Amino acid sequence: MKRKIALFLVIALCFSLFVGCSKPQTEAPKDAPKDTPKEETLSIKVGHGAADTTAMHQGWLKFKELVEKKSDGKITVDIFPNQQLGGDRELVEAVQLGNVTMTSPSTAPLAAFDPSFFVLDIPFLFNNREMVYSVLDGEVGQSLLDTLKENNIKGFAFWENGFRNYTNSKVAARKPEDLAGIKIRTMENEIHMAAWKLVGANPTPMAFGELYTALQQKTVDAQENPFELIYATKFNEVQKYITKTQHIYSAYIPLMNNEFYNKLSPEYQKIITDSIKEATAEQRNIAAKNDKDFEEKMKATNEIITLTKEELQAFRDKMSPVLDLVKTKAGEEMVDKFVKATGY
Ligand code: TK8
Repeated sequence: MKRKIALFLVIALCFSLFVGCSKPQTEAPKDAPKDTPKEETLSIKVGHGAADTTAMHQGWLKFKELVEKKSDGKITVDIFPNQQLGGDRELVEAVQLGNVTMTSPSTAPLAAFDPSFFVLDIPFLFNNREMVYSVLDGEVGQSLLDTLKENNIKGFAFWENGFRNYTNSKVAARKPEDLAGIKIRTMENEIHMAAWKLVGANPTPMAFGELYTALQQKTVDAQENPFELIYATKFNEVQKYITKTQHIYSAYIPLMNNEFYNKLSPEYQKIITDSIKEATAEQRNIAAKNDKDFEEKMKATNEIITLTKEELQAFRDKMSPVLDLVKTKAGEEMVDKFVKATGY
């Protein structure tokens, strides 16, 4: 009898040991960085420079919805639009310093941090959205995003700002000569300034947040942006003429501090990258729709000038010498990749 009880106890002990070893790990995986916080909660603070009526803001709202759902609320996202936390340049600095978790600057001011991005400032590089998406969502676009890591930035995707158009308060501009001497605000980007100088205009770099007042007070007479921002930021109220130049395709880069991203668990990294991916499709659809709808709306309030092929070519010819300057900044290799991919 004693033997039977002892045998039973040994079998029971072995069984409990076996069950104990096969249970899934609850604590952080061995290879996760030591100070990875236990997977309690994570709050993501997003700052951006556009109005809360824009596709950019809708993109972030979609991201918030997806992240909070996929993480069962363990990750929360707070969004601060309208330059509340600063303009593009300040927000990128704040992300690098860890004061803000994510932002989405235009690529033009981002080039000041990573000169490879000057490649997107080649005037008339892209002919249409299909070409934009196929190049930016492919290897060439990914190789550009990867360069951001050198600046401790994780770039996730290319969101749409759109094809930019020239607006001014003085003349129904159809040819470069019409812009002679007109004070134009450009983004804080040397290539943009050089391109408008070549056209004969008088460029002034300025943060987006200062633009409406500068137009209203006639500190500058002209600016250039996609139809969505011209309407959503009410530039069309202080600019009578809109010339459909479509001279640059402007993208936004949703980004995060790279070190911060690397410290997150693979589970959280996946939630964030998947959510950005899904939000990108929605953001682009809204941007494309707003671009069309707002152009239509402004026909009632503004003079919209659609240029002929020849007139567009005249702007292209004037601006094209800027390519050499882009090569010195972004590097021949990156420029060659984009020139080949777009057939520029
Ligand atoms: C918004 C800006 C804006 C850009 C500009 O923060 O500065 O003209 O088009 O979208 O990034």
